[in-house]
Amino acid sequence: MILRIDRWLTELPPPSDPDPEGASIVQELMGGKFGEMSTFLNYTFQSFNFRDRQKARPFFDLISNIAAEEFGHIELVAAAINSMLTDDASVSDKVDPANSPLLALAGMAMNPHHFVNGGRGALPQDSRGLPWTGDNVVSTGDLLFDLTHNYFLETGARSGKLRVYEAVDHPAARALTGYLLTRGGVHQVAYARAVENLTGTDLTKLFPGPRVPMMQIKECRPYIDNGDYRRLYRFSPDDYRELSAVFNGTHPETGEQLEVVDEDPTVRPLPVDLPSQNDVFAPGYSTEEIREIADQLRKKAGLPDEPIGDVTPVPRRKGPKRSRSTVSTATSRSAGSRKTSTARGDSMPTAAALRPGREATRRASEQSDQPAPAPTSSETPTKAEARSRAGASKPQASATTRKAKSTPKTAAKSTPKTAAKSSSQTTKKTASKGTSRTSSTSKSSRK
Ligand code: MN3
Repeated sequence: MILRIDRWLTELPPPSDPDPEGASIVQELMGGKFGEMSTFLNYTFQSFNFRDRQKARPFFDLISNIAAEEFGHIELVAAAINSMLTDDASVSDKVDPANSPLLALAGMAMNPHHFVNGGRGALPQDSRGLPWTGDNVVSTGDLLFDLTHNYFLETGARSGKLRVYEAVDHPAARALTGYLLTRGGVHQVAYARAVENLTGTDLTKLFPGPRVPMMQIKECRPYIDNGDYRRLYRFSPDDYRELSAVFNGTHPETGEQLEVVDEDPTVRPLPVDLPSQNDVFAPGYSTEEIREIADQLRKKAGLPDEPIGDVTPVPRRKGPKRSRSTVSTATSRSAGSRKTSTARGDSMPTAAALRPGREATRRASEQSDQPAPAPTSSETPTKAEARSRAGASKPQASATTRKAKSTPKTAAKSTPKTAAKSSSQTTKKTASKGTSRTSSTSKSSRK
């Protein structure tokens, strides 16, 4: 079974500018043949079907444990997609369906299911909008066959992530792919080492494969710097203890020691609280009514007035709603906007430059909208503040102690760096709008 912890494996930037086209592409990392649903469910079924596990314990533990990590990857892909589908303009209190509030999306959205069925949310589909299928699972019962397949699967997954990185420049997609590229690399090494330990065939001689230029990808660097690229985390309070019998030796690319780390999930980042989206009545046509009912239920159950669960609150930005005319003006201006993404000086070429629709929409919203104020430290409650408002079920001190005790160099260290990366990227984008956002402001607001 799986115990669920309400934490993210890494920090992702909060919702900023919506990017429905990019979100459709990121869906490949969710429900594509080589997506996270595939890695999660391949390893899950292989672990369910494993025979004679006591005799092959290190291999069983490896597959089962990586399966558990993959659940967290699905969660992150969904989080990035949801972030990219969230629009501040639709947080407004009153939405009149007769005004066709979703009409403006017609030219932007590649996958109408995101809005019509998903309520601006991630779906178990690939980038074509086709549902993930169980045909993507290979669980043959033959350990060597399955391990070799898993190595191939992780290779395809990393290839897909790199292409999505190249095609989508939204900060949430970039932060996501930077993290997943790193973790996929660890799983690739793990399965290669498992095959090597079982047969003597050294698949690590194929590394790096695919030839992902990780050092050129700034969103990967924090995880390289903190050693995440050579660590396998153990996702269980007491089980899967034989990982180190397979995941050992040196990393094929850097020669550094591979390491198994006993994970303390409570040091991971809190999930971002997605704001309501009234144009798709999510979570409901009357959000306040739901809140009142929840408050009454909480009172009746003898719970504190404030919710007990912890979240990273999202600053609510103010700004005029993007109108339909904004979008159509944008489309007519598309030809002139093609240089936008290269002009920003991104290190990787982006296919966004070849897709005039979204760039143009973004450009037009830059021209006609009031610049959306950047989150500042005054309007962004810190996690500590949120926790104290939430009733502080878990004291901050104990979390810190656990972090110091069990995971000396875990993701907790990496997250501020990631945040800084994504913030500075956002800064670059908004600089042209003439806002006064600075990297340090953004950074301090995230701490
Ligand atoms: Mn994965």
